Amino acid sequence: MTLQLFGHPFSSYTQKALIALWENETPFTFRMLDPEHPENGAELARHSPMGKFPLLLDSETAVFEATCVIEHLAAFHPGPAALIPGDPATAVRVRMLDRVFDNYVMENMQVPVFDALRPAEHRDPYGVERARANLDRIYAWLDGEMAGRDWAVGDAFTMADCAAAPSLFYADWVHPIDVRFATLKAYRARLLARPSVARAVDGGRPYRSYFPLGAPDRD
Ligand SMILES: N[C@@H](CCC(=O)N[C@@H](CS)C(=O)NCC(=O)O)C(=O)O
Repeated sequence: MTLQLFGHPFSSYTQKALIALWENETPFTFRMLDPEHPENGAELARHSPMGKFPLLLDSETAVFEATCVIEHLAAFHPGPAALIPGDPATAVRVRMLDRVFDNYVMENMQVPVFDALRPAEHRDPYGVERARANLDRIYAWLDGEMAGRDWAVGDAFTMADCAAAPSLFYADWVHPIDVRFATLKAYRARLLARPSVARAVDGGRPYRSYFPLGAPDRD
């Protein structure tokens, strides 16, 4: 049975999984999560304990958490792009950078976004300020880390880049990467020029008006 991916084109973590699927031209059916497809939401709810997406269905096997979706694809549906490299030391670096982009970039990026969605009396300016400071800190680290590299761990595009693309894409909207981090800005631009990433960005384009902080007129 064809792989099925449940998600939404504007969702950053869905884009992470889509980029991995497109990098290897892996055949799959996209199960859109929106009010027009309630059956997809119902099926997601049966498999995803917190109702979070993306979710991959591979026959009877359900895999959630975007990183685990990519790990599953690499293990059971490998393609020409080794998104988890065979060399164990490089694979550890890929997994570490994947965590950096999810936990330090994406998590902090989401704080101001979710804050904007809260009722005014539940806003948390202190939490938002801390998240923005965290983004500045990780931008500085990544700017040094990416020096001399095309992709997150070297010459080859890996799972870490699948994580980097949506997290840096949205983080720069929420808290622009300062001009002094030219290496990181160039990496973000390189990611956006990658066909799989450009396709993910284009897929989300029709939904930009829903971005709670207002999508900037670029990218
Ligand atoms: N740690 C999860 C995060 C997934 C996540 O937060 N997905 C968002 C969409 S980008 C979601 O499911 N939002 C709906 C919800 O939380 O109910 C992963 O890596 O897949």
